[in-house]
Amino acid sequence: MKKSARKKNFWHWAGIALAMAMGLAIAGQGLAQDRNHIKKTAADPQRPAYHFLPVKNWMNDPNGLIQFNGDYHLFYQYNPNGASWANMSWGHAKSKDLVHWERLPVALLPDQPYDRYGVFSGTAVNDSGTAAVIYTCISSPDFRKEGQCLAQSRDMVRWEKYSGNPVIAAPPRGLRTVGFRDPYVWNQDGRWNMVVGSGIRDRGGAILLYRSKDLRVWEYAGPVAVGDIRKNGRMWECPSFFQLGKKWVMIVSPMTGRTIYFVGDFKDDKFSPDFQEELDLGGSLYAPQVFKDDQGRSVMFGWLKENYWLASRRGWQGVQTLPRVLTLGADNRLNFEPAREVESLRGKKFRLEDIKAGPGSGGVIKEAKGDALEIFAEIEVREAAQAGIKVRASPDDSEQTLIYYDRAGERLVVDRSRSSRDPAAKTPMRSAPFKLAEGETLKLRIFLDRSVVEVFANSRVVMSSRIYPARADSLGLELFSTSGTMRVKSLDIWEMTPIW
Ligand code: DQQ
Repeated sequence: MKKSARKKNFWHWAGIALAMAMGLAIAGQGLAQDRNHIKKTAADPQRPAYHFLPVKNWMNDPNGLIQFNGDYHLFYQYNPNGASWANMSWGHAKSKDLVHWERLPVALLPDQPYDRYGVFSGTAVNDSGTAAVIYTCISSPDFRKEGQCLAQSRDMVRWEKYSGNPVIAAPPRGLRTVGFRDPYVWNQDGRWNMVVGSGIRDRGGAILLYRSKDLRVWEYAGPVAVGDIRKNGRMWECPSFFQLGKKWVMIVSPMTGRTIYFVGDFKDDKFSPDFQEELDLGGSLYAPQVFKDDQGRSVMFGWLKENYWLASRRGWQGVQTLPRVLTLGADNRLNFEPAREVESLRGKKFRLEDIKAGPGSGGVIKEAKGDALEIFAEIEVREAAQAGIKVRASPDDSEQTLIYYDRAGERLVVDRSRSSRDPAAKTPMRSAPFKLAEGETLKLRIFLDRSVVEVFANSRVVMSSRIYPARADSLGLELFSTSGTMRVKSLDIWEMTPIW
């Protein structure tokens, strides 16, 4: 080798070594900062212990849910620089079991002219062994220029944005749309289908359908569904559209803080819903996404928003739900169960059987308490007007959260009105339609995780709420009923194992 070539070679390798050393130093610094942050936040009584959330900063919608080469991947809307909504990027984590997560480097940053104002929500698919994500790319500072973009990866860590982005530059011409975002993509009979959340001016929310052979060239196939502006909002965000048995389910988030779903038929590019229903009336869930895993389960994650004014000061905001498995009940309504993997978090167990509890008697559970618990209660409601359980109660009851069945009102109630004496907590009472059949017992499955409460009632209704008790001793549990005695057939309580 000539001397000049040797010299060039030396500087080449020296440059690479220096860059690697600097990279390691920066990453090391990042890790040390993360460790410090974890230490600081471990003492934060609002920070969940067994739900997914990033080390720090802002998180909202789950994105790109997929099982790829055996691992579950969860991407999410993330602000790498702060605890408020901004700089939308895709954070990333993976898991073997949907429950224990490994946090990975940020997958997509807003770093291209076509997405510099935001890498918004989208989905992931397996394109013959290559992972592909399709997301909304925002190219104007008012977030109004919304296109759909493609990125690919072989190892799920290094992501390459497609050079021909955006693959869809703008909403279809001739349609007076309100918004154009959150592509949901699936493969059917060898063709790619995409639905995009939108709205048609003065008419209501709309879901637009596209088709493609290669994820790059897309053809518009018309609106697959159009809502009614008076009933379900002017624009629909974050659609999930999938088959369950013989039916199709469409879940949308209509920008009103609610999330609704429709069950119906999908034929000739048109979705005809049989009915509309609220997905989760707990007051905290928004922008959920559903994906099919290798076991054929339809699994959902959703963003649990904060209901706390001062949340950004803690250095983090936003939590994901536990993984929920969706099935269709006999009446074609959605049924919900936490994925069975969640049971792997169960630790120390406490069980009671056959307890009669009436107003003011026999209810206090002295043997168990806590803020990271799973509770399963099977209750014969009998003469009680309201029957359920009080959680996160302080010894003097000044803080308490009630979860109960309201027999006359035929509702499931999560009463957060006294959950916290901190005025920054905005947690009104919530309730959802729910009726027990003649002779049916109430089966309440409750997950408490610091500021998270997820309640499943007889697998038919689910309510996700956030609560922010201010007292360190708001940990008590009590069986709760009014105007009559109920019988608790069994009560199981598990301490849940932290995942972080
Ligand atoms: N969040 C994303 C959008 C989506 C909204 C932006 C829903 O893509 O419409 O962070 O929460």
